[in-house]
Amino acid sequence: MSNRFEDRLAKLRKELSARGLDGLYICGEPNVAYFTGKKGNDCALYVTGDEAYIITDFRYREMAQQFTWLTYFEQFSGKFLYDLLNSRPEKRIGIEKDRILYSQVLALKDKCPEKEFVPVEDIVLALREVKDEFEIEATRKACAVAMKAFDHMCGFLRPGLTEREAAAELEHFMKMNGAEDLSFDTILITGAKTSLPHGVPGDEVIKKGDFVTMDYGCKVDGYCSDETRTVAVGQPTQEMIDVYNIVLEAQLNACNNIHAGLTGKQCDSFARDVIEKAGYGEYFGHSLGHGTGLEIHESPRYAQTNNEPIKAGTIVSIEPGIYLPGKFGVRIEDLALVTEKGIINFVTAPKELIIL
Ligand SMILES: [Mn+2]
Repeated sequence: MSNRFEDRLAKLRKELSARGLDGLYICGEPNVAYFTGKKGNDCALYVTGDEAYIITDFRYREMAQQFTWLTYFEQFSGKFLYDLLNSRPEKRIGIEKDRILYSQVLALKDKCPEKEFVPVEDIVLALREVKDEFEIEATRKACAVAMKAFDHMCGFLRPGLTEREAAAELEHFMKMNGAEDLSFDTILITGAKTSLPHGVPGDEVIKKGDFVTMDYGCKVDGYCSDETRTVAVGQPTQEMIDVYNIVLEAQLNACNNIHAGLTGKQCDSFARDVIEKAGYGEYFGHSLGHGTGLEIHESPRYAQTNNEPIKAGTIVSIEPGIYLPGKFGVRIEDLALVTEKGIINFVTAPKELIIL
């Protein structure tokens, strides 16, 4: 019986032989985690046609020795990565050009002069695009924690709180309710700052009549959630309500029409067309969505630049927004599994404008 990590190693080996590579050195932390199920700090892998080593040091010995599908290689206790590579017969060894440090490339070339190091695109990231049952469930659980936190924040947000206080409450709540980590730095912004798509929470105070935008997520079993809601604290202006409802219409149109087989560009257009028709096209300056997984930004992308068909089994965010500089902004984001028939939305928190 092979476990899911052995299945992944088998898939990787097919990719390596298709590229004429004898081995792959994997140092990207989430790429290592994909083959261990644990955070991969200071761990690397070396995968060949018949072996798969985990290369780490004493601090991680006990953990790494439990990965029975990997051969443990302890660095620094008189042995180094170079010794391992030099003891092996492989000649053409792939290195992850988007992950490896330039200094390490120089060192490898210096210490292993017999080897050919081939910079390759992120092969493991590509394998990670389509999710298995475990990954789908982990993402669903992370979204459930985040939605519980949204409910909590609807009762907590009030005039007089600073953005940073509100963000701290949100993060604390998620950790106390099953989150093992944050997916990314929490965005919790208010008032005119909501026009910054990735604004950073600061000392600004929530005032009556403000929008508050919360874009945040947590990790469960290693997998990220990603959700954005914009709520009003006190009665908003008519312009705020109108813009909110345009973003909502765009978001719902995308949710209702996206399915596997459409291109990333077609998916993006479901939302963009609505916003352009309403006259706000120039204020929606980012793409509609991105894949998530072990990392917050993965493939595929819902973007005008993506002409590839979206695969079934991918998990992608759906997050249109309108940002009016100096005034306010609105974004609404769900995270959904893509199937042949449509999406399965993991974020079922209310989307109609909430006025607290
Ligand atoms: Mn997102």
